[in-house]
Amino acid sequence: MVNQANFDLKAYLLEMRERVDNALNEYFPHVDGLTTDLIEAMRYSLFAGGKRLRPILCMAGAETVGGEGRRVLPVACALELIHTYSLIHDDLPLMDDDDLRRGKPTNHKVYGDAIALLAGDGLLTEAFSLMTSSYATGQIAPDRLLEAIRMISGAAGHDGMVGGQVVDMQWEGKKADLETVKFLHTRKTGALITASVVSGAILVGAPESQVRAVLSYGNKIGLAFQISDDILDVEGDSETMGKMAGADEEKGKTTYPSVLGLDESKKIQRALVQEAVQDLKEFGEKAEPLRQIAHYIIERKK
Ligand code: GRG
Repeated sequence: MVNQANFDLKAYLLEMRERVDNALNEYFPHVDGLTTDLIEAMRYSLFAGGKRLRPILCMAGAETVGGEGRRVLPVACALELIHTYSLIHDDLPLMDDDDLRRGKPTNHKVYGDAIALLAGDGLLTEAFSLMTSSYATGQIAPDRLLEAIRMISGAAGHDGMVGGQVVDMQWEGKKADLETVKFLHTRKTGALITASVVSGAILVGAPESQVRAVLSYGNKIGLAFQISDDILDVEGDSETMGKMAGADEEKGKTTYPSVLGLDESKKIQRALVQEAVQDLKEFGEKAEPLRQIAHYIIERKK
């Protein structure tokens, strides 16, 4: 039972991360055979030291509405697979052409462009297989599972992450306005973060009013997360972040600081976090992880 007064976010994140790592290891063991290279490329990025924020949000979303986090573990892990695929593809020479991710050489630097592309494809496809596996365990009501998968698909697809990525690429080197940067951020990064926390609530059977409250929270922290990523790119330390700082400016990316400046961007992210925390007031102590995660999102150093 979460207790507001002595809730320790660091310990919580560590425990949840371990839970996700163990489950991912179980779902994705090393395999000897003709596809070993592919499996190893998938595992390389999957176990490269990510924060596991999306799966943790999914489990915390379930717990906030009174459900059990473990019940949503397959979907939580599937969100990490989708996220990892997007990072592998984003780093490819034909997109951002990055050499470093999570402090390690990017997937294509180790396995080559073709295997990296296919490792991303494999992770994305496997995510959907993993999500549907919840049906067989009988832990999740089928209508709830379908609803969560529908929402996650939308968040990952053309009106979510993929669409945001396209706008991101097309606006490189151009001067964008606030509406454009918000459009791009809420899709490229925000959508999957929002879907993570909301899917957790949906899967454990939260009533519509609670799903709406969690959705409102998710929309705000999703945007705040990408603004903080923009700010970290300006102020962060490459070694701590495990990727090169200053890359956005170098590539002429559309970011909050480039459109509004650093001070205004920080003001907006703080306001978003405050509003997100307000969205959770009906949930009491059970929402303490989500409240503190909202603050963590803008205070993190990587
Ligand atoms: C290629 C379809 C496709 C989409 C790519 C998410 C994305 C869209 C690109 C990644 C580029 C990027 C650095 C976006 C900024 C926000 C972001 C997703 C940061 C990384 O997420 P974290 O901080 O990473 O949760 P870890 O490594 O902790 O998992």
